[in-house]
Amino acid sequence: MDRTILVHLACGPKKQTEAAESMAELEGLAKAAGAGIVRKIFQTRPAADARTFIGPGKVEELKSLGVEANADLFVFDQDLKPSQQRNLEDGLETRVIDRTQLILDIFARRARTNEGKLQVELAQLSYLLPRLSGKGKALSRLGGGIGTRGPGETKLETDRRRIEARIVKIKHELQAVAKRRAGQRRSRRKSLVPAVALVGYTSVGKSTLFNRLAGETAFTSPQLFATLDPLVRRTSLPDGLPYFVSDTVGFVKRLPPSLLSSFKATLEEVLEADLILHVVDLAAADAEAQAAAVEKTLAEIGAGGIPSLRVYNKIDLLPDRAALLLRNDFMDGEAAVSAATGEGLAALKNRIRSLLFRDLRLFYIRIPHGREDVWASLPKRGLVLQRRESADYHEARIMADPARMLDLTAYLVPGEPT
Ligand SMILES: Nc1nc2c(ncn2[C@@H]2O[C@H](COP(=O)(O)OP(=O)(O)OP(=O)(O)O)[C@@H](O)[C@H]2O)c(=O)[nH]1
Ligand SMILES: [Mg+2]
Repeated sequence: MDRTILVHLACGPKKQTEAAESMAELEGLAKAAGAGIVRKIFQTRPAADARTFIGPGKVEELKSLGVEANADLFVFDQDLKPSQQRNLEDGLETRVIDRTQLILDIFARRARTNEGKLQVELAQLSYLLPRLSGKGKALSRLGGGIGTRGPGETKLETDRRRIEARIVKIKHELQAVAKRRAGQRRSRRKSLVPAVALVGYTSVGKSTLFNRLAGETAFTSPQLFATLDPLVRRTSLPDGLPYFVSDTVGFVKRLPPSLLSSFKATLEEVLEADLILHVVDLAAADAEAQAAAVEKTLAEIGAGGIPSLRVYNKIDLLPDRAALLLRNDFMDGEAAVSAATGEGLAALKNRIRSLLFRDLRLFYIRIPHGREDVWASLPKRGLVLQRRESADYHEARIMADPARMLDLTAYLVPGEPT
């Protein structure tokens, strides 16, 4: 376990709470990467130092602190320029990484599927490339420990050209994956079954809620970024209406842009959803700031226009949860649940139903034999929920937009067909 010192630099008159929140998140991230935190350092300066970020005096101070605390690693809460990182490492005589590198490291640990591994490798290589200077100096740091984890199978090459070639190759492979995914999404769309995507800050309980909705056992963990690879499952509401639900990677504040672009294929799952369930950890101290960060990222990837429902999770941790659940009745665009205990889940499913199937109505239809053409057209009109054959008729229940059923009025049966 790396003995780690965390450093946050506040420039100008920033609010203290902001620094504390950011540091708390960094601590969570560092722990998720397996670090043992030995010190947390806050510094204020009018502006970052161009050479050493924290300034030469502070470098000296932190160097002796590092020796005293027997530290193996400094993690900076802000992103460092390649030159700043080098200068800090020289001055502190200890390994130095920044927030982005830390997140990349966690992702490297978590990636399970081939696609996830490729996405992480792409992000790591893109991050590394501008940091290659001199004769493989940056790479000599790739010994072991946090922030040095290589992208699995492929050993990082000292040769910049080979890295560039590898980037091109990975992008190619990811494009193929994206194509396959797009194909799967197209066939899901054709089925007219609507899709719901679970998004939210890391560790808010997306996978736990996914398991509740889909009756699955997606991996959940108290650690950050338990989920990297998206999962899609077909499931149904209590009255049998089907929908797809997908679990996705968690967000953090200041998600590295290289990660966002690497995980594009994954995020497309979100872009094509009919409804976004934005899961918020109501018990988190900075729940609102987390939610705002997620909504900002959603807007950045172009998902701002998709209907969404904020789902406040973990209400079991709050003493006034009953009051919240009651409030739930008149909160528009919001719901409150405990994915852990199941509280509020029935109400949430009702909301999902009304949001997904708002414009659809249930029709009972009876088509005489000989009109197989009409029968065959049903799947294109709506969701065929039940089919039955009798001696004289085909019968079905279908959930459809009334506009698409106009020419079938002759076959509609009022009430349930017997
Ligand atoms: N008390 C309580 N804990 C919950 C609830 N939902 C989830 N958790 C816990 O919160 C932690 C994170 O849950 P996950 O479902 O893995 O969260 P996630 O959003 O999928 O996290 P990432 O995939 O890491 O982004 C786990 O320890 C869960 O057991 C809840 O309603 N109440
Ligand atoms: Mg998860």
